[in-house]
Amino acid sequence: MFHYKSIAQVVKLFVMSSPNITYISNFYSQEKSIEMFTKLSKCPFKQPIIKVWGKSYRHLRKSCSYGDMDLEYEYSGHCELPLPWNRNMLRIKSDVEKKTGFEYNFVLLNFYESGHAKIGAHKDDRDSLDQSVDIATLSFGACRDMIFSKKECKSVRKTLEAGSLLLMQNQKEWTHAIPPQTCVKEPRISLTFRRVWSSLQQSLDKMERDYSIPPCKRFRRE
Ligand SMILES: O=C(O)CCC(=O)C(=O)O
Repeated sequence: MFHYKSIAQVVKLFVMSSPNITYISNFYSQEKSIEMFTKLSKCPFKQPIIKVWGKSYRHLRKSCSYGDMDLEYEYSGHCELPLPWNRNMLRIKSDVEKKTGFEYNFVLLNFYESGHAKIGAHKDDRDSLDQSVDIATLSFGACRDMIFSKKECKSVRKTLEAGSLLLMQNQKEWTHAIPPQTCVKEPRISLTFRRVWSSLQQSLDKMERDYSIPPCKRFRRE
């Protein structure tokens, strides 16, 4: 006989052993996503120098970002200063916000020239990110796989198709990666929408930590 307690434990175990993701294929039609890929490929992509385990290197993936003024986003020793929103990017942001119900203030674009370009396993768990807001990833161009991993859990592989939207909730435990797929010859562009705390909010948080100031009333949005 099942007890409520054991059912609750099974549900909890299942939730813990799978990443919190929602995948929406055809968020944009195939026709629209081809048109969007062409437009997005004209964005000013650059190859940032990043630091992993103290070593600096350039990788094959190129990136650029758009966002609100006064924001900066730091990852792997690289500080990303966003360009101001343009009309196209605001239109896409609004489509994503209507679907998710969240407000975003930053988007990171990644350009993968071919299946040789990749992104290693990492967590989007920086203090500068508002963890209560889902990270929303749009994909255009070639299909690529994303792998979610967590210690002692079976990895989950998800193929991200052109025109799809992937939502990731609270990514503190699972890592994600776009592994190399050398059979893929076509390029892919991803847009990852996030909510980033402003530099002012980050400085206040740091001050609180450094001087052990008791948490004061935050300026964060509800
Ligand atoms: O290109 C993607 O879909 C993933 C990008 C990513 O993981 C990131 O920018 O942190």
